Amino acid sequence: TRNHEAQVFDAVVVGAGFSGLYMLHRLRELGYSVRVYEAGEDVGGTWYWNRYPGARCDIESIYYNYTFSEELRNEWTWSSRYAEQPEILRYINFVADKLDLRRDIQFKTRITSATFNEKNKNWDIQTGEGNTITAKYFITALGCLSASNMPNFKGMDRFKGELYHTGKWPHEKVDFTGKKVGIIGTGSSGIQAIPVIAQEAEHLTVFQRTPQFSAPAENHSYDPEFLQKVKENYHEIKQQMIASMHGVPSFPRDKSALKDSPEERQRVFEEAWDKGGLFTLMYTYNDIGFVKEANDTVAEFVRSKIAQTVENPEVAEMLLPTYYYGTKRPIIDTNYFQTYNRKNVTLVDIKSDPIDELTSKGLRTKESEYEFDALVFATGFDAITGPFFKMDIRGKDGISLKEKWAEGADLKTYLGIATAGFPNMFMITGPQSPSVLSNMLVSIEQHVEWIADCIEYLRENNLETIEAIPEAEVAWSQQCKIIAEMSLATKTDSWYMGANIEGKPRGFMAFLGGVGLYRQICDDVAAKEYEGFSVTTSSKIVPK
Ligand code: NA7
Repeated sequence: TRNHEAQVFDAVVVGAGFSGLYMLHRLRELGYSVRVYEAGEDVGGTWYWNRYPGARCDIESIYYNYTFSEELRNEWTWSSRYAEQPEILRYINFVADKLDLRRDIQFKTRITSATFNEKNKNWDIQTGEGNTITAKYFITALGCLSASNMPNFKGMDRFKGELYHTGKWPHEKVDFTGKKVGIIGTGSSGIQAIPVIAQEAEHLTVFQRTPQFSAPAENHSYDPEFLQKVKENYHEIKQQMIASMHGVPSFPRDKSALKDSPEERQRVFEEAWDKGGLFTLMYTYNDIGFVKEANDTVAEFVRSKIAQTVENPEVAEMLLPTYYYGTKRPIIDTNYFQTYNRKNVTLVDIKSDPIDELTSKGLRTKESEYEFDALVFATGFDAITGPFFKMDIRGKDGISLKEKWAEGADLKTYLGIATAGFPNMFMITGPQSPSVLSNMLVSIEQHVEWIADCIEYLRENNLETIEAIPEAEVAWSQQCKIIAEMSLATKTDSWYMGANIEGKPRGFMAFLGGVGLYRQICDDVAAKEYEGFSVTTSSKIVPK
């Protein structure tokens, strides 16, 4: 009885990025009817929207792809160590075509609400056009960084020039040639965009609130022999990735930074600096993320590199970060600090001279006025929970997810996959999972496979609903909090802490114990017949 015409599905998945696509494939292979809803016009998620100049992934290409299919792996070849956005989007399209995914995806459709219907134990899901769909399982594949953060400066609608947000970049090429451009924000997106825009624009003014640690990406094209070796050893590499901290096949060195002499430390840091890579500096010693004095050593090293690179000492001083290294997501760049040596680039510190308002021609800070042809907001995202709040999700007794999570009380999930009061709802890379700290692809595959296995378990045992037990989610949330508080991560204002959004409750929103440990915990829960969840038995025969 479940068919497309009646708009009744076994599962509705929201989002057609890496996670939604694999969820669709996995469930469809198992014989379920699935419909994916996607606001964009095509597949890609993050890589569909983030088309700003210089956009690339900060995880090495050979690890940032699906691993579940040998065929996909063998038919795709990455050009370089850090692929650019168009190449990643081409890869996603290649997968969508290869697995014939588009026939079960409805594009240009936003899900506005999802309500658990207690009578028939289904989810009633509403689209922006007012259509209602019914599904047994409601699965969110929203991404963690998909709700863009647009600051609410006075006069936002006054500016007459071109206005962009890095996370919602137009599909047509934006040409900055001969233009005066302003960019607000120096996170990963800003740091990737700034060197590229600076080459094109007549003048670029960077508005920086917090100076950042960034290390050279050392991007390069892949050598075919190296790629061949990777293909041959993929099984081993994958085993290392899934057992690791962050989903890449490397591990922190088992030594304290304080046990080496300053000279030896310098040598170790220099070597890591030359290698490039997102976690390379972080992994030089095992206590950088936890011990202030250890962290100071690497922070000082990066500061010295910035000071050596930037020629104007006043500008260099403004660029020196003061927070704990690695407590915001590490950044890797191509010629970021060098860009400040260009004559056409100006840096403005908006911590000391804050932006007051936008004007018709540009913006005004407390002390100065600036005129631009184009303004770029590289101001990031309402991370992790933000995408959920764009929908009205209601569980049992009409309880709203937004109210459950957003209004002061601690965020509560079980394993970052489920939340009490919302039966048969699964979150791929949800809050309190390690995903945002990791290579997303490793986390996505693990979640999708775990969720599919759980749905299979329900079918095999003729179960109607599964729901996290409140005590289990309290324990999980506590565990997340305790681990986070052991690290330095909670001591910095970051989007992991919800600190970049005004009025957002503060608290570390991810599991910091690493993807390897997390996988073991999730597998253990499944092996114990979904310990921490409650189930109800179905009176109906569940259709295959
Ligand atoms: P991020 O990392 O959140 O960076 C946003 C930047 O914008 C950061 O420098 C912020 O300063 C700045 N910002 C945010 N709001 C404002 C306002 N209101 N005024 C001035 N400056 C502001 O986002 P990205 O898109 O760069 O990167 C997100 C993730 O994508 C990244 O971590 C990778 O995982 C991939 P702040 O530091 O908050 O003071």
